[in-house]
Amino acid sequence: MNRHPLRPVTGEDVARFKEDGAICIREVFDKEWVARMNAAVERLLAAPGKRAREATKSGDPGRFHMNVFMWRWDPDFRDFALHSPLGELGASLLEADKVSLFYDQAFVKEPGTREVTQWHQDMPFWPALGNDIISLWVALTPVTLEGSGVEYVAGSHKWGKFYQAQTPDKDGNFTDKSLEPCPNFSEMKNDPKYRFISWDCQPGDVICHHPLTIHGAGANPLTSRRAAISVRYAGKDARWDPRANVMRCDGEPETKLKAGDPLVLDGVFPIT
Ligand SMILES: O=C(O)CCC(=O)C(=O)O
Repeated sequence: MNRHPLRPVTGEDVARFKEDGAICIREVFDKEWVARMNAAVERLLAAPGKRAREATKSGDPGRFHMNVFMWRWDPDFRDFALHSPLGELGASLLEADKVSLFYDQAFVKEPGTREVTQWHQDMPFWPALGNDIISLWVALTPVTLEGSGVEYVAGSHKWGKFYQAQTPDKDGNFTDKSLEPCPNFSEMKNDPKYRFISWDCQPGDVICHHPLTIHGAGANPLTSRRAAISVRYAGKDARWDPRANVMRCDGEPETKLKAGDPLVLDGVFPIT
C-alpha cells in the first residue's frame, strides 16, 4: 500500500486549486488501498455505528448513506486518514509543512438512489474557520457525472459568500436562519456567469476542494454503487470556531479548545 501519492503534486496543481477551489489529482492510491477501503465501506454499511445518517426517503429505492469520524473506531479508516498519501497531498496543496486531521466522512449512493447532494459549501457545517482547510474526496468506485459525480462552481470560494448549511436528510439542527440558503445551481447551468467543473474518476483518484467552494452531486440512477470517502485536513490558519448550528465533533474538543485556537489537538485533531 503506497504511503506517498503515486505522482507528485506540481506547482501548476497548486495554482489551479487556488484559482478554481477544486482540482482532481489522479491515481493517488494503489489498488491495495482501494480494495481495503471498499471492504471497510462494506463493513460500515453493515454496521454503521452511532454517527450514521441515512438520507434515503422511506419507500425510495437505493440508499444514500453518510457517516463521520470512522477513523476513531475503525483501524482501516484510521490508517487511511493518518497513514496514507492523503496527509502529504493535503499539505502540498495547502503549501504547509504538516496538516492535522479534522475528520473523515463517507458518502455512499447505492444503485437507484434518487436523493441528490444539494449544492452547498462545507464550512457553514463546521465548528471551524479558515482558508487552510482542504477536503480530499477519494473515489473508491468508478464515478461519472451521470452516476452522482460531484460538480463544483469554479472560483466560488472567492465570492465572500457563506450560505446556510442544509444536510441531505434535512436536519434542522444545522439551520442558521441568519444565513442565506444556497441557490440551486442546477438551474443556472446555462448562465455564462458560472463555470461548472467536474471529473469522471477512477478508484484512487482524489478531488480536492476548498471549504467554501460550492458543490453538489446528483442521484445515482446507475446499476453500480458510488462510494467515496472525504477526509478533511487543517493547515496553518485553521481555527476552532464552535458556533451554534454546526457539526458536533467526536473526542469532545469543546472541553479543551476555545474559539480561535488552532485546529490541532492530540487524539482529536492529530497531526498526520
Ligand atoms: O459525495 C457527495 O455526494 C458529497 C461530497 C461532499 O459534499 C464533500 O465531500 O464535501
